Amino acid sequence: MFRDVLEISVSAGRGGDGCISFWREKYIAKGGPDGGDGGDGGSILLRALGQVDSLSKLSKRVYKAENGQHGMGKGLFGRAGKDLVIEVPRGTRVYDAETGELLADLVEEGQTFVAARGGKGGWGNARFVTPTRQAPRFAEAGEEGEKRRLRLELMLLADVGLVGYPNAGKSSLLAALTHAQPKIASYPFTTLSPNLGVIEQGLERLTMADIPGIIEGAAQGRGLGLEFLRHIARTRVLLYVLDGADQPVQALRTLQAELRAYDPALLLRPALIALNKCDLLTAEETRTLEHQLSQSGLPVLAISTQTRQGLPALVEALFALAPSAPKPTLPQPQPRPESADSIKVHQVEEGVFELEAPHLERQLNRLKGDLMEAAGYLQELFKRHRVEPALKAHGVRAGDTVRLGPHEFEYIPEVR
Ligand SMILES: Nc1nc2c(ncn2[C@@H]2O[C@H](COP(=O)(O)OP(=O)(O)OP(=O)(O)O)[C@@H](O)[C@H]2O)c(=O)[nH]1
Ligand SMILES: [Mg+2]
Repeated sequence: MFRDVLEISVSAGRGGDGCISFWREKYIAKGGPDGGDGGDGGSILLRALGQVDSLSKLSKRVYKAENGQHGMGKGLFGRAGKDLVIEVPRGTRVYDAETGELLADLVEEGQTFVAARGGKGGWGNARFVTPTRQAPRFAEAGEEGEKRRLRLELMLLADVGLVGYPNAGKSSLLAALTHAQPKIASYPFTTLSPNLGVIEQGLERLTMADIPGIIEGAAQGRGLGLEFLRHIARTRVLLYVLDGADQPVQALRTLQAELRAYDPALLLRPALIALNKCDLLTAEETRTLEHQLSQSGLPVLAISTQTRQGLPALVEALFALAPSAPKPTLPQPQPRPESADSIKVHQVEEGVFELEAPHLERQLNRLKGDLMEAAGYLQELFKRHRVEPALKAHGVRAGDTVRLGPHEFEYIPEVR
């Protein structure tokens, strides 16, 4: 089945917990802390592979990467969870399904995007040893893996896009010029989903996309057009295919109006006109139509997919035009600033302050074991994240209450 839009859920693996353990051996009363770190959780990656004209190969809707293993005693680290690589066709655009934000545009072969980052493994208690803390009875739990819903949209990466009314002969043309074998029939809307083919000339290749026919009102959603107009957004050259025996001049006008309504930039793209089914016209009629159509400013080539008249000239014209045509530009994902490790302070009431510091809160929530003992470590954390200067700037005084998420602390100024 053809599919060019798809929603999937991805959830990366959780990091393994750090271990709280002490070295034990017969006759040795108290060994040092030897709890190992948890392994990182596996991430979920999307990788662009191959020119496939559908997302239908993605059989699953939910993807989950492996969790990291917990740390163990004797300083043994947990194994990291395996990354999960999801292969998508080149031309896949990745959106956050909730916010609609464009996250990635996977165009190059092998291009990879980290869709959900695995959680970091927690530190084992051996890591928390300091000169003044020889036997920490606390460690860090693993971090949750990222989870998100993604919307994948495939936009075919073809050099030439065929645009025409239903029944104009687009699929016949694709079949005549490439090895593709699209369905061809004498009724409109034979093609229900895009077909891709490759035109070869010596060592050179051009990819050509045949999409369902476009009718008046397509840009507003009539027929099948709107859904598939997206696929010509990336083609370098547009090839209008007109049925010479069915009011081609009027057809061109309508097609251009629909493209303009969908995206005016499409009309600026290099384009050619193939006046098809010339076998049904007299030479005189062909000449007249060619003349009328050339008023549009576009080159006109009279062809017949049936007799193959004009096909070599058309191929030549496409090879002359496409390679030098600029690659259409699409909106690109905005690089996101690394989530700033900012700390915000809000005064809730007299003597009560609230910290807004998600990164710090997350780190705090991950502590496990003897939390009283972890207090010293907390102080180090607060210092590292420059909490004190932020609090001071808001006029906090000794004895005031400081909240961070569900936790509450009493502020005691650092003694210098
Ligand atoms: N006489 C003649 N008939 C043609 C020519 N090219 C295509 N046809 C016929 O026109 C009909 C439609 O051809 P298709 O290639 O299916 O047309 P299409 O544009 O892909 O149509 P949709 O998929 O419905 O949009 C078929 O019956 C073809 O045999 C031609 O050059 N001469
Ligand atoms: Mg067709």
